Amino acid sequence: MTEIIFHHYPQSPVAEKVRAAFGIKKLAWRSVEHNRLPDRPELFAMTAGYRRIPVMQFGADIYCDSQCILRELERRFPTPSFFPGPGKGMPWAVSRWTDGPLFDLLFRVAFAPVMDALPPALVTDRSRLYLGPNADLRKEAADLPHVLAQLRGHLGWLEAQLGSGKPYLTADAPSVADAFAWHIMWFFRARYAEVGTFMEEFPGIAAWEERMKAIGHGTPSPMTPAEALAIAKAAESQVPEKADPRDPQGLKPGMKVAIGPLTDTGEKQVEGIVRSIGRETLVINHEHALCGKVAIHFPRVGYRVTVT
Ligand SMILES: N[C@@H](CCC(=O)N[C@@H](CS)C(=O)NCC(=O)O)C(=O)O
Repeated sequence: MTEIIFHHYPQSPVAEKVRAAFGIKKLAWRSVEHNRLPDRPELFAMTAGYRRIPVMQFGADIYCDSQCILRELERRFPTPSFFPGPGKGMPWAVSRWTDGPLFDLLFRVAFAPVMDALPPALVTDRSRLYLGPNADLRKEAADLPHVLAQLRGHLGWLEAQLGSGKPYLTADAPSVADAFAWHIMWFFRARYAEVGTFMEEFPGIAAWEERMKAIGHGTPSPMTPAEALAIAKAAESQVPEKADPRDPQGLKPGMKVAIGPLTDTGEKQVEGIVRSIGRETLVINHEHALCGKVAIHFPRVGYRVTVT
């Protein structure tokens, strides 16, 4: 089977979510590290400019966004399942909480108090991306007590869930919901100076974090961006063209579309030709001299698709 190629950088919490998921499934994967600032020409060639990290690649199939990545991992490697508990829907709904309101709080906690110590280019870039065109991190720093009060309430829910007698969030085995919550705690522990004191009232979370840490990241081995490009160039997408008569937007294979975030983050729209349409995923064709023809996979939830 084609190798898992994972494009990321070590400090990325969303990449950490997927690295933990590799650990849950005990997978071997190739690790392609990129710059922390958006200077990633090889990756942008393959993703048509989608600027976020992480991205996963199987040959000429490129998976953007951790939603798409995790869904594809479950499809290709069903055992052990990401869903050891009852039902396969609720964990995805949980991800809209961890990746939405919780991540927003964490961004403020991680960046605002230390903004003067961070590289200015990083502060400017991430503030625009996460707080919008009117971002004011200094104002966020002054508002930190409020942000922490919000975060404390949210973490209380996590503590209450972990107090239900199970070692993990949904079952006796780790699920994808654990990876969702883990990347938040990993980010918080790494980036907030007062985290030790703050977390004293959450012993259930602390014990669960130790179990999550022990799961590890599977087995990574390094690969260069040039090697990843060569693999894409030599491969063909494994995804057949597929229509969806129920698609509410009336998308059809062959249409030219642009895909972008729901809010104004300043990110470039990704353009391509529709290849496969589904309720959860949209796949577009893209071609670039560096990687040849590739198929880029996007989640539907959280992205706006516009016919151009
Ligand atoms: N919805 C995306 C969010 C990814 C995301 O925001 N990643 C951060 C890194 S943790 C990022 O790309 N930041 C800007 C950058 O690295 O250029 C996903 O789930 O993959």
